[in-house]
Amino acid sequence: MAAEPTRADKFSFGLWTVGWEARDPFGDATRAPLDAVEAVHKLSELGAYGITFHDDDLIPFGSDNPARDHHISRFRKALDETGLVVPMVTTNLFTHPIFKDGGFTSNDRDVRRFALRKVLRNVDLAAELGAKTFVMWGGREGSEYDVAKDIRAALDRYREAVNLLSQYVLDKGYDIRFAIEPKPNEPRGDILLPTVGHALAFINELEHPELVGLNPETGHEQMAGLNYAHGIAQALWAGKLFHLDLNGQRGIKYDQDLVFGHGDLMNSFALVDLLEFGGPEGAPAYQGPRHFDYKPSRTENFDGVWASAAANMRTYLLLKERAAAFRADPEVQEALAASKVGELSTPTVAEGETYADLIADRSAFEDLDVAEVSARGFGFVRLNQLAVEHLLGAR
Ligand code: GLT
Ligand code: MN
Ligand code: MN
Repeated sequence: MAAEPTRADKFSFGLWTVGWEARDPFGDATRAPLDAVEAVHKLSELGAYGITFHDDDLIPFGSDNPARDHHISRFRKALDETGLVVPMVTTNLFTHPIFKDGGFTSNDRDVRRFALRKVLRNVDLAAELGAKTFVMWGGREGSEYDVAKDIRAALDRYREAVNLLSQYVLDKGYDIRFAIEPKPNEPRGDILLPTVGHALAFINELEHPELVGLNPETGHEQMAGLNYAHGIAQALWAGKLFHLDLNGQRGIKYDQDLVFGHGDLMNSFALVDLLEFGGPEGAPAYQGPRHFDYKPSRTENFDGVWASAAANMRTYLLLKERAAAFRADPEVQEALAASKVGELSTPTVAEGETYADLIADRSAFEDLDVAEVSARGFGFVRLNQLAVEHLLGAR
């Protein structure tokens, strides 16, 4: 049985997750609002170490300064009482009607200037609370109508916004990095920076690319039909996995935000194996928060909310346990070797070998027994079946 979650597991939750009132485009809220202070206490009892929020989750949009200070101070008190930390803060540039055509990339310049001011203020709050990551999910940065948005100009404005924010953080001396969260669609018909790959390419065009990375969400990549574990691996490879949003999604449909593991369980297994054991010599490949961005289903009451929060952490720990058993199994090690999984880490040309040397090597081409090499099997199915059996607890 997997251990109970502890602070060392670095599990964190968005205030908007457990606090979701379960209002959807077709139906009213099925739950009452959740007080931020109660969320902090409950998550702490369940074994989480961190809580994250959008400015508007904590401080209702339009609050005056005394009200704002009041909301922040009671939240801080709850943090002090429980020891919960705020590893990440994010911004809401999508709920208020002013952002109906986006924040940083609205066609209306007044909206863009307002959005920047809102975010600058929220970056100050993030720094004040000790957050190291500032997530930007541009859910409204996009369009429904191709003729209504100049995409190249929109990307110019997006870059201008991120450059300005980066300069602000540098000038203020804040220990904060930005993490862009891709999503292909919903609420906009098409969202800018729709996948991990698009966002990585965008980051390369920035003035301070070192300050900007990714916050990939399981379901968002899967909504685009992509492999989340692959996306995470490429983000790690690029040194850009600054944060991540774990949840569950069942195929290409609306954003389900299910409990982690309640979507593609095999891919979740591969993901946890990568995060926990994919570093050098089996060390963790990622050190940051294991952040859950899920929505407790609309069918649940508050008992269901807390049960589902616990389920995210328990599933993660069970998968970690299963991945460890998979790796330790001698038959798996033998199958990995037979599949040449490790051989891919050997460079294709030897150290110091040039293309001329390669051309001169007859054994690589002219003398290669192409029929013999082609006839070799990789044994990937056997290896995957071993993974399935470990996942099912059958080994
Ligand atoms: C919103 C979205 C999430 C993002 C949040 C961060 S907001 O709930 O659905 O995927 O991570 O802004
Ligand atoms: Mn998310
Ligand atoms: Mn989502």
